[in-house]
Amino acid sequence: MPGGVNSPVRAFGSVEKTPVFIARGKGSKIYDIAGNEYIDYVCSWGPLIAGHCHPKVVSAVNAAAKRGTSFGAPTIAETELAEMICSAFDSIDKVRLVSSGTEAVMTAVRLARAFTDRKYILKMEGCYHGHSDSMLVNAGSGSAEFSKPLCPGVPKEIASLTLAAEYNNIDSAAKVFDKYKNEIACCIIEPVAANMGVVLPKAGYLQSLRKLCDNNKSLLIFDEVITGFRLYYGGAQKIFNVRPDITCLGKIVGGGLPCAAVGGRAEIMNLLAPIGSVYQAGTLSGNPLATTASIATLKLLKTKNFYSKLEENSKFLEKGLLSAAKKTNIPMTINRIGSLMSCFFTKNRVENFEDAKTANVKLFKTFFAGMLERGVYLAPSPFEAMFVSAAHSKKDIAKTIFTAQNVFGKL
Ligand code: HOZ
Repeated sequence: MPGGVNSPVRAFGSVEKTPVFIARGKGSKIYDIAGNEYIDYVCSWGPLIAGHCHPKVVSAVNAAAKRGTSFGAPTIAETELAEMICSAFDSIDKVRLVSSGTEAVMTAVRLARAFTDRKYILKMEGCYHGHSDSMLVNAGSGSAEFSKPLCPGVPKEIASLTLAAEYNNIDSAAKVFDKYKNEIACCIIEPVAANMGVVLPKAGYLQSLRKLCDNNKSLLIFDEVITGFRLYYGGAQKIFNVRPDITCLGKIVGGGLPCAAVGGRAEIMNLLAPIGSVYQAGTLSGNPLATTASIATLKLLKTKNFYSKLEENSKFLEKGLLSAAKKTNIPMTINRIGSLMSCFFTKNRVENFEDAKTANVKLFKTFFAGMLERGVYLAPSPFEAMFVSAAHSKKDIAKTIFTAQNVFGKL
């Protein structure tokens, strides 16, 4: 395997370490092949909001496996999941299930181009929307470190159809819309950016973007692969009260198995084959194991106080880390919304990709290594997020804060 991995960030390249190989997980913990235990804040990069091996998810998947792992034909579980997604998201009338966030975004962009009969798309610098050709322009996540400014293998002609503006800067987006009048099919954005570290939208920014799209007859696509079901049952769009035309979902919507979704207004979604002629297909789309894991997970999210408990624990973690940094004189800014957060080694505010890049990477690397050695598993890159799950106990978090203070003291 190139780099020994199947997804670049796992190689620990950005923290200059050798990755640990994981043998198993349970609740808030993972265990490496040498038997070491770690409190896990990666949680498979977001899907495991209920923690590893939640008994309800495991037993549902076991039962589904006994009935058959794949049919390539319609099943009741797909319908049930589609209904759950449509009722959770006000903006989604119809949904198509796919297997990854990358696929969901590819389909969303194709739909937007077909609906508007325009070719340009606008994205924000540092936002990451999967690894399709059009989306690797000024992208965050692992791509930020490898594909500067453009990923080899993406033809310049294709990349030239992707325009970029600064996140959180409405004037920057307005300028692009002015320059490409009546030519922009859609604007795609992570409503809360989580692939340049976590960066929250400024007050009114998403609303202004909605207006800008409307004034230019362009579609607004929210990539809620990370935020959908994490911040709220109904996504970031519910919290910020902005209704996109198309929404991309992934991660939690698969409950730890490969499942993602693209959904939106019926008149747009009806362009998809077999009703319309926009083509998209997949052998494992709506796979019975994945849809079963998803349904079991979404049911857990509906239990009383699920999100308020997550908020309480995540706030405890944020406060504890900030106070540990203060006590040890470490410059630190934490951006957090709900159970999604990032620590930036800087005293300055982080509101866009440029700000994120000014944080001290050397301190991050040493912090990461110190935490790992002491049993806390963080994302091995300064441009990724920390995920708190419902399985993280107060004790886990207190231990994390204590460990961080210890490590900060040695930086
Ligand atoms: N693209 C993911 C981070 N935003 C990483 C996926 C993985 O390596 O599993």
